[in-house]
Amino acid sequence: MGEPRDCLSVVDTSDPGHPLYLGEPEPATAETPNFTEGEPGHFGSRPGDQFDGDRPVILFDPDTGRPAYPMLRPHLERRPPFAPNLHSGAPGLGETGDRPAAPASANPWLARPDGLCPAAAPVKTFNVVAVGTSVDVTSRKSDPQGMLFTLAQNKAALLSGQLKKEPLAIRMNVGDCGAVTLTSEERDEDVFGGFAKVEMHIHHVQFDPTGSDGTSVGYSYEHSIRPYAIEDTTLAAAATAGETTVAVNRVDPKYRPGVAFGIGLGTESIEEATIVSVDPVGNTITLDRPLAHDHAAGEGAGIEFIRYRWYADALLDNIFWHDHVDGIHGWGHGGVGMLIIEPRNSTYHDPTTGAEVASGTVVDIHSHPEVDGIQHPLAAGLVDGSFREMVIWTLDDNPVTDSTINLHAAPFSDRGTDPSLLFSSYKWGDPGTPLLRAYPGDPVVIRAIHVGPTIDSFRMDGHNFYVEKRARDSATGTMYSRVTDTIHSGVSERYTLILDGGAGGVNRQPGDYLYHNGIARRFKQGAWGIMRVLPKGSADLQPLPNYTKPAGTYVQPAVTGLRPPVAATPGNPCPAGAINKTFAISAVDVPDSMQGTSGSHGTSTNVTGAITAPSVMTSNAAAAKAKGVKDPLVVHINAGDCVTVNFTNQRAVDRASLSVGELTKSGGSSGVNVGFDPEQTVPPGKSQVYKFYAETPSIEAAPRRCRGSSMRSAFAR
Ligand SMILES: [Cu+2]
Repeated sequence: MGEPRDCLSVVDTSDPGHPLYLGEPEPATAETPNFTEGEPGHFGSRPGDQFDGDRPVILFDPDTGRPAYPMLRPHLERRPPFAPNLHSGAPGLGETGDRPAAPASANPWLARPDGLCPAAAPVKTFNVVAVGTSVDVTSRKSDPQGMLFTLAQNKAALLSGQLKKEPLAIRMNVGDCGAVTLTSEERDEDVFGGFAKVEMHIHHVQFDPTGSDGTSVGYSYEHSIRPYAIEDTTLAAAATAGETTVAVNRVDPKYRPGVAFGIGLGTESIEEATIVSVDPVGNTITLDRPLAHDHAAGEGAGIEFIRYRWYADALLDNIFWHDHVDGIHGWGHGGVGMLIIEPRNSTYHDPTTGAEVASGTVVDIHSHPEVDGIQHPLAAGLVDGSFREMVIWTLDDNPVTDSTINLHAAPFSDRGTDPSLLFSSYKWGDPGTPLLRAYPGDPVVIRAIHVGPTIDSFRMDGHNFYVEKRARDSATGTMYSRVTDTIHSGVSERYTLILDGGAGGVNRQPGDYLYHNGIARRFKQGAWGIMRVLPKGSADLQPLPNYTKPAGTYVQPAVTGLRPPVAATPGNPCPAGAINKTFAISAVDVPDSMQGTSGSHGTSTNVTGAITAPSVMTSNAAAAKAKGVKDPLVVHINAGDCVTVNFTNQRAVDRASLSVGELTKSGGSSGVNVGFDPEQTVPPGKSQVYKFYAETPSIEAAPRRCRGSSMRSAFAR
């Protein structure tokens, strides 16, 4: 209803006393050179349209009673109308199926066998607000134009910095129905183009594309909203639950009978009603239903809200959603999110307190048996019950660092000139990127999504995961999947990574483990973090259900600003009876004539391709130091072998270490001074023993890399 062809947000279908439902009057002219003219002489029409004067007749599906799609016609330079039924997320399908029809009711959304969510589906509500806020990307620099989605209930804590400023991760269980409201507190001056509008474009779940796609595409309804503080009004007086009239600071011309009106915009108690009448003298609006909540004077009230509706019909794992108004310029500032579909009957908990949480990136997922007695595990044989979950966006295009993990980064350039101490928390403290803590053997699931213009990678040191986590022979338990410690992903590609053996790997080794974006420049820009596997129990880390805390009390080491303490032992990852193979390997310097001009740490070859700081068999060290080295060292071992490396640093000045991917090892053989792990690098003239175990032949080739300075070689099998 409303005024024809000048309305902002509603369609005029009013036609008193006439049996037809009519669309808006067509425009008088073609308006643009290529304007559609499906029926001759009717500008803006589609082929087959019927007309009553200058207004197209709205047609209906005789079986379902739904308007034939598309119901709307071009309305140039105007915003699409909001969806009917209070900006419903499922205007075509109906929000819920199989609700009983009310006799004498014309409610077209009742009695829908194909409504979006089954009538019995539990409904989870997410009142989301898009906020403009400064984000502390590194310990030194912030992005003043950050844009984050947050749950309204957490908005104050997020803006005050009490909650970490990260993109929003929310969860539903298989079978849940998601009821989302979105409002915006963006700032026009922060966004590219100077005109803030936002939406949530979802993937994978079931939804009605005309109302919940999160893109105002084609003839769909409006899916995006403007900041309510810019476009709308505020409550002039407090309103109490049960009241049907609210006072506003001014009545806007867009407030008309029949228009959907939101009260408490940007708050957890947001609610919607239809305007019955407007009093322009008293500045009051009368609604078609009593308020469900109390509202304070000054709260936002108006039309700038949108509702989406999602149904999680299957175990969809992690799902990328993002602003689609300007995703390209927005993602680097934080305008992305994740929806994770957890196994049926899961609950989500703060790992520190055990309290249930509504959102978050480091969360414990507690599994509960189904009422029907059937277990629906995350991945049978790998995670059959509760688990620890870490949400990772490898998020690029950030204005501060380009590369981040969840909008945070610890650039190498902020962490001194000694490459052997880059990742050491003794020296620098923990990075600002997500820190997952777990006890040895806890099931750990990483929900990773890549958001960037390049193909990036994500690697977890000291752990492996299966590329296909559900490719398991239920009779034999055999996994028909490659095992690896690195994934490669393009924009919006998602992975659910289940650490084989859980926290600490198959040998459940405590210690700090490095995770990072494997693209060299992104790693240097700071896209890395730590998983901390605690050797002893901690009061601020709850055990998972059916797991117990390790004995003793964990005390986190202090940041000393110094080198890590010396490792007591290389650890022993090998089972009894494994064949041991011993290698003597040395790090050497090659002659000056073979050194190139590139010298930054992290590179292992010079510009001519020669190897500047190789590792070689110790028996060949003298020759390598005299004549240089053409090829990286390759060492062959068999699956099931235990490997002992007597490593000697024969370099003149630089420290060196040996870091091997994918092979099983303890923190005493990681080869990386990460977090609060003990010293893993070797000064010139000294030696260290590293021990590894080749658990499975599907590792195939394990890259070896020096993290103390710069060298590269490989173990292969
Ligand atoms: Cu997308």
